[in-house]
Amino acid sequence: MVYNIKVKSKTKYKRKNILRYKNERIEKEMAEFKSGFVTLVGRTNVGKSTLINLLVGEKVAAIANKVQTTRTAIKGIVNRPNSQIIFTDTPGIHKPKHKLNETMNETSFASIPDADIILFVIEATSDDMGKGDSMILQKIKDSKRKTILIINKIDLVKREKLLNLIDIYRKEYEFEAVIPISATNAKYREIILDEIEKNLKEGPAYYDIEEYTDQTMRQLAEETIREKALKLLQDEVPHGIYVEVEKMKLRKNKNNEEIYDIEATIYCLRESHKGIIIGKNGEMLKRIGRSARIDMEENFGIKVNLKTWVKVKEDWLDNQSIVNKFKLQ
Ligand SMILES: Nc1nc2c(ncn2[C@@H]2O[C@H](COP(=O)(O)OP(=O)(O)OP(=O)(O)O)[C@@H](O)[C@H]2O)c(=O)[nH]1
Ligand SMILES: [Mg+2]
Repeated sequence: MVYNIKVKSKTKYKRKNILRYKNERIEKEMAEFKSGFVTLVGRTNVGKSTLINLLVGEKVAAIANKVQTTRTAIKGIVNRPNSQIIFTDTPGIHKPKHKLNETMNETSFASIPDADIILFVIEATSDDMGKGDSMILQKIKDSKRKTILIINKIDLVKREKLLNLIDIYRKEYEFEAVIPISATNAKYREIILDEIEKNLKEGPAYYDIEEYTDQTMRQLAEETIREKALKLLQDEVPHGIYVEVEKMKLRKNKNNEEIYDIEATIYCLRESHKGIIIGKNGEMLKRIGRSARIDMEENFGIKVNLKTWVKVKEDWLDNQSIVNKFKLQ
């Protein structure tokens, strides 16, 4: 199936780097090559997905200024001359209200013992270690994994507050490093990658050097549409949404350019939500579709023709067979 093909990096910048890495790697064949699995964990909305996108250099995860944006574990792969780092972004830890929430938390906690290194992401704006963070830290303590504490959003706080927070956390666990960052600022990328590489063990490249995620194009398309719905809709409506791509077909248009025909359904919980998603004269659905299409064209490097529908599926949040879609693979 076309939509199940692996996503490969397509930007010129990346291709050039890949070639360079390939050559450097051949030269260093005899040198030590390191690899490992690094999991990002933290409360919801702290910026884990923003960080994984920064580290990978491609958009692999949806970002929104809403809680519970990420619903499942997502992999992003970084290739360096001497190492391959496989990142896993996880759903933010939160109080579960239904089966989907429970599954999301389980996914995150289950990913901790599997990691070689954990990136524990917290927010610089916190005054103290709250319930959620201490619960996560307990899981880290139980697993005894090497952990790097990432304090994100330092652009929002004063230095003093930051030092106080570092102090609180340092007393609680022996972190390999504590790195205050802003995931929206690219200057922190290499600092974090260097620190991770330092802590990796010798190992092979597990993934093809051109792959940067384990998601299929279909999953990326679904997540892009859901991200736009999250960003454009208010209140509880977007949290009751899931997206299914029914068709994804590559064809040539009149000008002999390749184009993806994508058809997707946005499922929601109630008739009233459906009305909000479609909007007056279909305006909201058009906005969601338009911004999703622009994003996909940029990320896939190919033209997209996107058609979207909205359907009601009550109670899907507690429907185990649908929720299984978000379980750790
Ligand atoms: N000011 C500021 N905002 C940030 C920074 N990093 C991320 N954000 C914002 O924080 C919000 C949440 O970001 P996400 O990356 O979706 O957070 P997350 O931890 O993946 O959230 P969940 O998937 O719900 O667990 C978004 O609006 C981001 O733009 C930062 O360094 N500074
Ligand atoms: Mg996320």
